[in-house]
Amino acid sequence: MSGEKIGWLGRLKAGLQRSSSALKERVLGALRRRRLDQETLDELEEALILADLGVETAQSLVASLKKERFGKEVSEEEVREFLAERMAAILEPLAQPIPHRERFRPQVVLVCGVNGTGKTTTIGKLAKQAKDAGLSVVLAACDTFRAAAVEQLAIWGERNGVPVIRGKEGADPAGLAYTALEKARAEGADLLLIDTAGRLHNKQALMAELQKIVRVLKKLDPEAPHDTILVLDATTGQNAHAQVEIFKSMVDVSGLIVTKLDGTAKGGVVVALARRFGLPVHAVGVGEGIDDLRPFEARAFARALLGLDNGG
Ligand SMILES: Nc1nc2c(ncn2[C@@H]2O[C@H](COP(=O)(O)OP(=O)(O)O)[C@@H](O)[C@H]2O)c(=O)[nH]1
Ligand SMILES: [Mg+2]
Repeated sequence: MSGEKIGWLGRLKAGLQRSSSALKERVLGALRRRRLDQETLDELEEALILADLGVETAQSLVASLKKERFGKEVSEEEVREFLAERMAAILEPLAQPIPHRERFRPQVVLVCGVNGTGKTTTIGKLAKQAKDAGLSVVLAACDTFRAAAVEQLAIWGERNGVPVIRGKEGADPAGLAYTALEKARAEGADLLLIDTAGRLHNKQALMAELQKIVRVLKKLDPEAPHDTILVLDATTGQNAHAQVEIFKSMVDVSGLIVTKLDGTAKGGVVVALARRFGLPVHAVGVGEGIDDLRPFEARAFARALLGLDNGG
């Protein structure tokens, strides 16, 4: 196993510690009796719901456990292994990095989400990864509502040595997106990452704004945006479901990035989201630093969530 791999797993495990220790203790609590009876299964289901896996996912996991092991002697370790494998199976097909679409120049990635979920930070991290991969990147600061938001993206641009297209405070976000795509195209850039506002308290205005951005991009490239990524903050737990619903009703969400998996007890929400929406999980945020965006690895994630070792 390479140093990089251990680094990522260690980080993920440390990040998910709160989620996993909460879940582990509840599973332990549910398995005081060794024979798998209905009462134990009910307690287990409750433990999974409390770990933000959601009712449907919890029921389905417990049902499959019941089917295979009901009435049998089970160890706590065995149950955690079983649950981890089932969760990994749910997550596996959705663990997909943002596709690199070479035929688009630039590939246009629209990043949306509620304020504070980590959009701007995630764009900064993505820009670093794209640059490291040898791609030329342009950022568009389309959260024009606050000067501070534009400034924040500009700092990430400087840090990465990539241009940031910005307008005046209060500039029209769609107009700016248009200009950014024109410029990125003129420069022959590989990737354009568009930062947006996420003021959910004015849902109609936000919807109009995002839809206008999409509309004007299509004037230059009918297929743009090629990816529409919704950024979700794991610490919001079940509220993330409502956010997916809302943004899906506004734009054509093509994938998710889940942030702040470091230090939350709500990591289980990723499994619930995967099962309910079936959207790819492109990456996970495990810290505020530039290197703290990691590919989403289903099996490692599921095992870390259940406090299991990732070796083997
Ligand atoms: N701990 C942690 N903090 C994060 C992560 N991603 C973003 N943040 C922090 O969350 C806050 C809001 O992020 P920001 O990118 O400004 O969110 P935006 O409003 O959606 O653009 C900032 O303080 C970020 O440093 C993450 O993965 N882990
Ligand atoms: Mg922002």
